[in-house]
Amino acid sequence: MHLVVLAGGIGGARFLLGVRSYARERGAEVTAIVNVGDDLSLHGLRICPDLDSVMYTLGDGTDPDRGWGRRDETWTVKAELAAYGAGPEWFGLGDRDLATHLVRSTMLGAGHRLSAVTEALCARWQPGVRLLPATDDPVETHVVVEEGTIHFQQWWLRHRAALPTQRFVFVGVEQAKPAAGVLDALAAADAVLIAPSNPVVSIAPILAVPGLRDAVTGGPAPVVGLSPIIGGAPVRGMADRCLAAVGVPCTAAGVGDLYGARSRGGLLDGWLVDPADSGTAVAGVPVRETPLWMTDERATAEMVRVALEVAGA
Ligand code: FO1
Repeated sequence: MHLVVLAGGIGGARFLLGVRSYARERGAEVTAIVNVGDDLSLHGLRICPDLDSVMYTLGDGTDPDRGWGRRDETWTVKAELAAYGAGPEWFGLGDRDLATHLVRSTMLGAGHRLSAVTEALCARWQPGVRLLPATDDPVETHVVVEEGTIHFQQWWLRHRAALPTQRFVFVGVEQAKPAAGVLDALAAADAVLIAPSNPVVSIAPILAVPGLRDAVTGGPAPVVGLSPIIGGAPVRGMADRCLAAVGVPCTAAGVGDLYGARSRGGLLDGWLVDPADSGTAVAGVPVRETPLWMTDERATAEMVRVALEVAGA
C-alpha cells in the first residue's frame, strides 16, 4: 500500500507521526507532499519551515514544545545578529537549525533541486517517510494587507496574523511545477490523505502548483481529508484568522465545503470530523466522526485507520 499525504508544518508533522506508525504496522509506503509557501530567504539562506518541521519531528530532533526548530537549541548567532541590528528579531534562527539552512543553501546554490536537497538532509534525519516539497521551484506565500504586501512569516510571527488581510498570494506559483516524484507518487497512491493542516496557507499553496490538484483528483486513489477545526476552533495555530481572511467559516463543515466533493469538481471522497462536530454535513461528501485530537501516535494512527476505512483503501 502507498499512502500520499498533503501536509503543512507543525500539524502536518504530528499527523505524519501517526501515518508512519500506521504504515509501519502494515508495511505500507508513505510519501508526504509538503508545503513550501512558508519558505523565505534570510541572511542569504533559504529556509523551509514546513519541510524542516516535518523532517525534525519525524527524525525526533524537534523541540516538542515549540513544534518547530531543534530540541536543545541555542541562540548565540541570533543574539549576535541582534547586536548588529541585523533582524528580523521576530524570526528566531537557532544555532543548530542554521546548519540545516547552510547545507540546504549550499546545495541549492550548487544547482541541486529542493527535492534532492530534502532527500540529502533526510539521509541524516531518517524520517521514515519520503518527504517531497510540493514544487522544486521558489514559491512564497505573501499576504496583501492595507499597507501593502508582506511575507507570510512577517504576517504570522510579527503581526500574529492580526493585520486586516485582503488576500494571500502564492508568489511564483504560476511558473512552478510539481517537484520531481510528486506526480509519480500521486499516480501510484492507494489513498491520498489531506492532513489536518491549515487549509488556507498550507494545503492551498500545495494544490495551487499547476498540475498538482489535477493529479490528486484525476488519480485512481480516493482522497480523504481530516478537519483541522474542532468545535469551531483550530487545533493549533491561527487557521481561524486565515479562514476569516478568505471568508470561510471556521467550522469542520466550512473547511469540508472549501475542499469540496470530488464528485462535484472538488477534492474529497471522505471527510473526518471530531465528535464535537457531530452532524457535520458536506455536500456530496461522506462524513465520518472520529476523535481528531492527535494526543499521541496511537491516537493519530487510529485517525489514519478510520480515514482509510472511509476511503475503502
Ligand atoms: N515560529 C515562531 O513562532 N517564532 C519564530 O521565531 C520562528 C522561527 C522559525 C525559524 C525556522 C523555522 O523553520 C520555523 C520557525 N518558526 C518560528 C515556525 C514557523 O513560523 C512556522 O513553522 C510556519 O512557517 C508556520 O506554520
